[in-house]
Amino acid sequence: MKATFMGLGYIGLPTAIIAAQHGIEVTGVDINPQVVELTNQGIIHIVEPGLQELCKKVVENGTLKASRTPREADAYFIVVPTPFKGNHEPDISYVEAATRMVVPLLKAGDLFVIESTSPVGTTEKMTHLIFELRPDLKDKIYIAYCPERVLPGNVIYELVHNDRVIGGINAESTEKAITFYSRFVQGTLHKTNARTAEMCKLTENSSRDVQIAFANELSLICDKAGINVWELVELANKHPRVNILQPGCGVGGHCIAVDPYFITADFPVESQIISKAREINNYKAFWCAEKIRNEMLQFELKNGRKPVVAIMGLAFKPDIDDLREAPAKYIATKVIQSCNNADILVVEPNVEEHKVFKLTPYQDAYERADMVAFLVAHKEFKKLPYREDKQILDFCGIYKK
Ligand code: SAJ
Repeated sequence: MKATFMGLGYIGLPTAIIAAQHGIEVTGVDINPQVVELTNQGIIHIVEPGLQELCKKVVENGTLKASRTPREADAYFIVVPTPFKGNHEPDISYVEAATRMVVPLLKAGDLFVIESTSPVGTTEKMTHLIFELRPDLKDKIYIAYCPERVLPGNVIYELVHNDRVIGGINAESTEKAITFYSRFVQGTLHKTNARTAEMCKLTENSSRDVQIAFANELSLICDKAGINVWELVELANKHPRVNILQPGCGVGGHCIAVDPYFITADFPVESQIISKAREINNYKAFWCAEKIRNEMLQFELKNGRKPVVAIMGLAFKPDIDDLREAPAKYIATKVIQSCNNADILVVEPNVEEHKVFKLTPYQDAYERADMVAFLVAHKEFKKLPYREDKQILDFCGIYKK
């Protein structure tokens, strides 16, 4: 069984490695020559616990080879990014480019799967493109959409154990895709059609964005009402059927903060809550920056000097080193820009150094600061003793005070 994976990123690379580990002869394709070079040396270019050892093993035994161009196979997987353009319009040009690269290699009986998070209808569009370029393949190949659900940092376990949704353009395609994924997925493989599978992925992440927006809205209300939102959420969640998520400093990453736009762009009239949730989560980061700046002004008025401020955390979520689309980074920048030479100490324990921010070790910053703004609930911060002599702005529930 041979498979070609188009895209060796956060999802493509681990999936290619796990497929190779289960006896499939895999060609991994990436446009980045360094990624191809490193992978062929058995070195992974992403941070993912346990993946390096697996990569070395499958490269050494020859079941995984990386290349700039696709190789003939029995199954082809499109796992390239689907960013959005400036006005939040989905951009499926990478999916289309990868599809065009494999079309000449397709033969009757092959399986073609899109895994990239995509607007509803993308699999149908690629199906039309394939049959337009290769009319000889019409109804002779199997085409499906199969989204992933893995959580960065736990990818190896979740790739194997999570349930997956398999959406074929017809029943035979769904079955064919199930046969492939059954080789390494122990979770249940749920059958549906391509459009439903595409919408399912967007629904999962949009539902989470809406839930987080509810928690963030509560935090704004509680700030005004003089209520401790952490205590409120904890008490409300004692109800057997209530599960309110945690307020934060905003929603980051390139999944939850992006995928809802794939729905609102195509269904602008119908997706009211989904679009408002995006606004609320984006506004939360702005609100946190304003809050810090106002507290700094109050401190100066009261003490006749500017406070030393510690900005605790830059990553987009706790205990990772990924700063892409991080609301904390946005907040740190806004505070520094408006502080007119106050002493701002920026802390990120998961990153050695940063090209923009001068980083301070978290214990030093906590010791030296008059005011401490916790933006990301990194585990290191939870060990810091609560200090009554410092002004603590807890945006992510470090102390739940
Ligand atoms: N966040 C909160 N409060 C919470 C939970 C999260 O403010 O209670 C924030 C986080 O700080 C972060 C953002 O939301 O900034 C996203 O965090 P996340 O925990 O959702 O993590 P992701 O984006 O890495 O993973 C999500 C997951 N989707 C769901 O949980 C429905 C993952 O399963 C997906 O595979 C991934 O998106 C993806 O690739 O789509």
